[in-house]
Parts: sequence; structure tokens; C-alpha cells
Amino acid sequence: MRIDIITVLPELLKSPFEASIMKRAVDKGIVSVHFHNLREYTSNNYKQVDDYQFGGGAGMVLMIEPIDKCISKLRAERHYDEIIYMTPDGETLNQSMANGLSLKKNIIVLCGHYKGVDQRVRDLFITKEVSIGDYVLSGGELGAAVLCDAIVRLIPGVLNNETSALTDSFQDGLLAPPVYTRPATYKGMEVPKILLGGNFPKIEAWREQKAYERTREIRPDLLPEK
Ligand code: 6GU
Repeated sequence: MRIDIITVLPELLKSPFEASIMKRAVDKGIVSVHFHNLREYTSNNYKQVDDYQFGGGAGMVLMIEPIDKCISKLRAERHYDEIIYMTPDGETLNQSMANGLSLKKNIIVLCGHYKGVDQRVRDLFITKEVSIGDYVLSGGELGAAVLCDAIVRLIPGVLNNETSALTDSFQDGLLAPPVYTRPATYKGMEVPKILLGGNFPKIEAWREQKAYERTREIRPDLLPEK
């Protein structure tokens, strides 16, 4: 998969791709990530990327021209399956969306900033608008990092058995069950006996029940209605 990220703040975004799972995916050659600084696509002397909004009101708006230049250059080089705009008024990211996006070959991720982008950018180029939750961030960069992490870890070959995505929370619509590691007793606190017994069908049934209980307690909205 190739990911092209368009941003006014590339330095805010780079470190998540230089560590952990995303770095592993890049090092293995499974994913390539390319950052495009919107300021390098300006045509005025001040490298201005934003301007006041028509009609008045607080907050700056990202101008269409540099974004058009950047996206048009990329689109002339290859086909993109999705051109995503990161914005608090987008569709809320969930596991099902991440699963779908992990199957794409080339995607562009445009990070919003200030009051957002000129509406004509959205009308003209954007195929999908994504939010990472119902709160406001200063820009789309952290959202883009979250989106990319959620997608990249699902691509076959990125995770190994130790880090498998198959047993994650949400992958089966439930929260994950509790997990324990050594020591079996710590300051008098015991690991549930069943996990130490080696009866794997029983352990699986216990985990399923705990996952269900945890979901009912914390996120009943995830459970099908009765
Ligand atoms: Cl993607 N961007 C911004 N600025 N705020 C957000 C968001 C994105 N997702 C939730 N809040």
C-alpha cells in the first residue's frame, strides 16, 4: 500500500511512522508513506496556504490552489483508490472502516487545519471524509496518524502471531477479554485459575464470556439489541 499524506505540519506526523508497527511495515516494504508539505505547492511569495473566509467569521481556511496542485500532481502519477479528508465532521472511524481501507492500494490523506478547507476541495477531490471521534483536534494530523495505524496493522504480513490483529477488541464486535502474564501471584493477587490449567476449550469459553461481560459493562451499544 502507498499512503500520500498532505499536511501543513509534516513534523507533527512523522514520528509515528518511525517507530513500532508502522515502521516495521515500512521497513518490510509492505507500506510506503510519503509526506507532502502544502507550503511547497504555493505560488505566492509568502508561501501562504490559508486565508480569511468569505462572509466573515473567525478562523482561517485552507485555500484550494495548493491542494489542487498537490493532488493533481499525485493523480497524474498513479490511480488513487481513495482521497480521504480528515475532519471532525467526517464519518467516524471504526474497525469496519479500517478493515475496508486496509485492502486499498493507493490512498491520499488530506489533513484539515484551522476552520477546514475550501468546500470546493471537498466537492472536487475528496472521496471519503473521516473523523476519529466526537471531539475537536487542532488539525487532522493526529487523526491521520490514528487512521494510518489502524489500517496498516491489518495489512497481511505486517503483524506476526505475537501481535496478531485477529484477537483485538472490535475484530469480533466485542471488547477484548482481560489478559495476564507472569507472575501467577503478585502481592496476593492471583491470575484466574482457569488460565493456568491448559484446558484450551475451557480457556476459550472463559475468554468469550469475559469479553461479553466487559462489553455489556463498558460498551453495551456494541451488542446486538435483544
Ligand atoms: Cl480527523 N480532525 C480534527 N481537526 N478534529 C477531529 C478529527 C479530525 N477527528 C475528530 N476530531
